[in-house]
Amino acid sequence: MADIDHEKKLAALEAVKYVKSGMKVGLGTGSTANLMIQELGRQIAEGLRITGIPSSEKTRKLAIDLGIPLISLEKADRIDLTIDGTDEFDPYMQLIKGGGGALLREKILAYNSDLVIIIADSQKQVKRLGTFKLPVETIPFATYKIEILLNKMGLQPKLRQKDGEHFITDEGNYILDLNIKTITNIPLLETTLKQIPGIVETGLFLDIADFIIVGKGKSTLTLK
Ligand code: ABF
Repeated sequence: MADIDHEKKLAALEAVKYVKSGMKVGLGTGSTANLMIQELGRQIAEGLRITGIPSSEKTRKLAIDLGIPLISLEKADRIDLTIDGTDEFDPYMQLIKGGGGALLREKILAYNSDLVIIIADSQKQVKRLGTFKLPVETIPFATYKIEILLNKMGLQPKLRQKDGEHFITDEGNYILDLNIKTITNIPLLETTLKQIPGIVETGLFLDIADFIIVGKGKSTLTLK
């Protein structure tokens, strides 16, 4: 197994140690989260009793295939613990997420969770957010106008494509990927973007992660 894949696996296994029978667990999206979900499936076969709330249709399908009992968000009074991946994290535990296009539901699950654990390989660690383009979810009706505005702001928006079509999120929205390399005030960017009508959510996860478990070589590091 390549180093990065091994680091993802180590982080996933370490995070699952926080899962106890009786918990409602928010299930993240992406290859690292998939490794965590596979481990949950294995432990459920050995008697672990949890209920999952998936952050995407992709994750829902995987969880069903693995025999993980699921409930919808509205049926879960509270989520005890959400475990999810990330595209980048900085020294202040701020994240860029959404490379997989699931940022909206991921942020909703995290917001409704008592504890949020992020799992990552060491390549996700950055000194400063922005190497990864920032995904922003927009409603189709407004996207063209938002693109013009964001271009004027110097954010170089690119409408995400998949198989030659516009990428469509689970909520039926579009994703614009932004270049935020020139941005110095990230919290102000988040506030500014969220005030633009038609922008549903951004992939900035600020002050959301409680722990970040990083696979590093043959072990893990937990940032708190
Ligand atoms: C997901 O984890 C997304 O927010 C992010 O894009 C992804 C990272 O993907 P991977 O774990 O495959 O590197 O939650």
